Amino acid sequence: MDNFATDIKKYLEKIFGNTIDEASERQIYQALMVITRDRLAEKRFESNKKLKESQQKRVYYMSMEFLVGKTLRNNLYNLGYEDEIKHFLAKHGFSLERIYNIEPDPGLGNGGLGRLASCYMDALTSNDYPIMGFSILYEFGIFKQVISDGWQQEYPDNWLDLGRYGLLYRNDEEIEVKFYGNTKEEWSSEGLHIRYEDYTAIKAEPYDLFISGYDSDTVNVLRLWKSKATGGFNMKLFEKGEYSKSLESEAIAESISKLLYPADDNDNGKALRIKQQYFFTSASLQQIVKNHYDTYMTLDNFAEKVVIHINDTHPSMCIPELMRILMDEYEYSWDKAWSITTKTFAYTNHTIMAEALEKWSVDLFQPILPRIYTIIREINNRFCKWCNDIGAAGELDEMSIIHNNVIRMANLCIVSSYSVNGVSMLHTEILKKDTFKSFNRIYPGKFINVTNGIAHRRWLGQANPELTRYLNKLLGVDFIKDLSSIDKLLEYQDDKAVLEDLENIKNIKKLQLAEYIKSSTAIKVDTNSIFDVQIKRLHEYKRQLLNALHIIYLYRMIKFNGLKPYPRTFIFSAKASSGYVMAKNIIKLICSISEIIEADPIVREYIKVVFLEDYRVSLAEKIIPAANVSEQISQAGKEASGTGNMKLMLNGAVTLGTMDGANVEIHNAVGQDNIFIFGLSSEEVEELFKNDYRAIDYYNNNQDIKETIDFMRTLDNGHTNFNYIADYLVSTDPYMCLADFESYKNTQKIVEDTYQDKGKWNKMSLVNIAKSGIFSADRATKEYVEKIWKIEKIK
Ligand code: 26Y
Repeated sequence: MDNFATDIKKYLEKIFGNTIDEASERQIYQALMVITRDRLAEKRFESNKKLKESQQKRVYYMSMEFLVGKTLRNNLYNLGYEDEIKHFLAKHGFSLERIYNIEPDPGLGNGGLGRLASCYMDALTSNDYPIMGFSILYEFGIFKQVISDGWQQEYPDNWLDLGRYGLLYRNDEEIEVKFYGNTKEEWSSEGLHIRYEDYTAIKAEPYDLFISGYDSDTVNVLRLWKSKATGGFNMKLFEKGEYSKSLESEAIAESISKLLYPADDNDNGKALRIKQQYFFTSASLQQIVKNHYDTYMTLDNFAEKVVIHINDTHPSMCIPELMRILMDEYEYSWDKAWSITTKTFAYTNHTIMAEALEKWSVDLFQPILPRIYTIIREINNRFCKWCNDIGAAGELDEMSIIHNNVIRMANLCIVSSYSVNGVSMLHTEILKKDTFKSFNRIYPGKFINVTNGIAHRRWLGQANPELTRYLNKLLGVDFIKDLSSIDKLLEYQDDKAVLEDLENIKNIKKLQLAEYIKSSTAIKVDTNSIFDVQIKRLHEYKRQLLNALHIIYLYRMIKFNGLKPYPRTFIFSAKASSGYVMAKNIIKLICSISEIIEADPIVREYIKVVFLEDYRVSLAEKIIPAANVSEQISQAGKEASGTGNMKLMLNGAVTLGTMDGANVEIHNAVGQDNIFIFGLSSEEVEELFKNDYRAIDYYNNNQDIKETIDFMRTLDNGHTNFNYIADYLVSTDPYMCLADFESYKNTQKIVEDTYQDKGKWNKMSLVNIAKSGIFSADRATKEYVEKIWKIEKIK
């Protein structure tokens, strides 16, 4: 640590010509980022040496998204430097907290899937497993959301401006990726040879982000590829003064890694997305194969030493790319290449929503990736033939990879991977019984479940140091090392003093959040009110609208019917994907309700609505520790797992939810008495849908629904009205908000009554914390290790 202080001083002198006492916060920030990165690089060298010597099997985790979150605090925390640096900086008049705030959130993901990838990298590294992540160095991450007059506006997220100090540019390991052109088949005495001509080559530049582990010797790497033109600009054109033309090829090449697709709902088949996918999968696969070959001088043992995990279908072009490399570059036969490939890949599915399952039209795909296309076509031909042989030809409409001139990437993944997993018990059951029923029949045992987990070191240890310190002292166990030991807290479920302490800590976190709310929205909230939280991407299936409808119901009852509920603050935060009109309208609705309530001196005494803009990892870290109620109210059968539900539970919020995704496992863990479950089950949803759900009947037959929706139509400020949403609710809403409304409303009343019994509520909260052990990413990744990857720790 002495060294660390010296390093900071030296860096400031060398780079800025300053002493520490003359330095700015910005300079201190840069120094800390660079020194931490270099420390991790040194540590990485040691752990990599052991890894090379052991020649053990490794996992490569492919994901279009890693929602990394801020890195500096996580790294200092993991390295155990945090307290000392805090004191050292304080001596010179700096606050480490303020320095942390300078770092932008690397928002290289949309939501759950991306954050899961980062939680897993953290957990695997803490547990000394050899894993390397691969993704894209998006110049612009997920957009910054600004709410203006209640409407979402999107601004570019220029995170690299300050975020780049954590990255290490590895220009020694650049790789070329090829697009377009033609392939020619050439037969010789040695067999078929493929010649690829007239292609466009693009350079992939690797940037490494080091991933630290808690109390571990291991440092892993997340490699992010940046696209570049190969030749620099065309000097001939440049000399002729045609500067813009000469820069064109460079601009096209660089557009590939320019920005993250800000959608997690709809695959609208864009050429740029195909290019992004192939760009990063090809660069990664070339790198992996090269490393392997350099080590073993053969690829025959590739599948014994390498697992490639594909995080949803987005990186699925890894599969034909490995086939291409094996056949075209290393002269393997189809059969041998296929045998290696099908032992190498494992695939996680994160969605059953048809519109999010990726498909590419052949007409778009083939010209961009001619060779990859012929390989996919051949995989499909052989698969279809095999289905014929085993008597499954009748199910090819569902299973073929290419169907009606469309490539179905999930089918490619299932056919080519040795393991397919869902992310919660219910989700996996739906995959097996419904979405991929025929596949499950022809590949018995291939489908398995691994329920998601979260990095509790970030979501409890760092986000809630007050609770962590308290539990540490109380329990005397190292639950940060091993979250399962947190169940010792159960011993205190009837201990009044402990329950009160927990309530006090919750109140401290509520106070901190209330200050943030005031500074960002100017709304003053009462910390004695129930903090009721729904934070996640904005989606119809997640049903923020059901929550909003209930708030409108309460508003009416308070204003016109003399209802005096226990005070509650409804907190929302959510980004809508840019082209998703309904989602943006729902944000506007929530913001309008917030405004209407603020303007009403009677209603605002009881309920408040706060919409916090720009939901992101660091904002989640502020909201989650302060929550009393965790709203997990998706239509049953639609949320694959959810992970916010786990983070909230870990911090003592009580779930109000449907029997969906991992809510089912939370329910099983805490028991009926410590969760508020409402609404239709996934089977009932299916049934009702089949029997022609008629929303209008709920409107006609339920007085509260009728009055609430009629009232919603009157929320008109001259510019905006909500008839559009009201019409949708009573007619086409496939997520059936109205079918669950009565049950939701009644359960909300139970939540309110229970909260007023402080002893009971605090005990529920305690049980939730105590039972959260199984939702640790340590447990989840251990299951991946044992059930799927079969790898060992680095020794
Ligand atoms: C095809 C493209 C538009 C697309 C891009 C991103 C499709 C989907 C996604 C992201 C999906 C996602 O985030 N899924 C979530 O994964 C979490 C981790 O498993 C789950 O907890 C959550 O229920 C699921 O919605």
